[in-house]
Amino acid sequence: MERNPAKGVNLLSECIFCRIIRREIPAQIVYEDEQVVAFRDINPVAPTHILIIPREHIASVAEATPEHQALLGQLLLAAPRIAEKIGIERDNFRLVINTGADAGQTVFHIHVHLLAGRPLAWPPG
Ligand code: D5M
Repeated sequence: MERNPAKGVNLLSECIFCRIIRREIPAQIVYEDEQVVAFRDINPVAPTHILIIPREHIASVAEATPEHQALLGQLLLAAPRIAEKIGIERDNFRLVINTGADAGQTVFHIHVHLLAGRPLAWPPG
């Protein structure tokens, strides 16, 4: 993987989320399985704000390929399981995937934001 200035740093060795998976930097991990890791967002925008990521480095949804289909599904299916595990309602949350800088993506390793614990406005800003 190479550095792509348009997409930020995405060298595997430097990707902050790959480093969390490798336990090289600390994170409050709340769930993990063979394919998926979830941890608390460092800058929460809701009382519950979890990031659900694949262990495999994929920069964004735009970079995903058909071979990632099952893995992308696993990210979504992890959400109610995580909700149950951390003791929040398993059917009352929002999932968000920012894709691209204009949509607010700042970390180029696919992540699903799981937001809960307050009323959430629509549309998002
Ligand atoms: O979301 C990227 C999110 O990643 C943003 O909400 C902050 C969060 N973040 C960044 N660094 C860390 C660490 N080290 N731990 C936990 N959370 C982190 P985006 O959709 O790309 O804007």
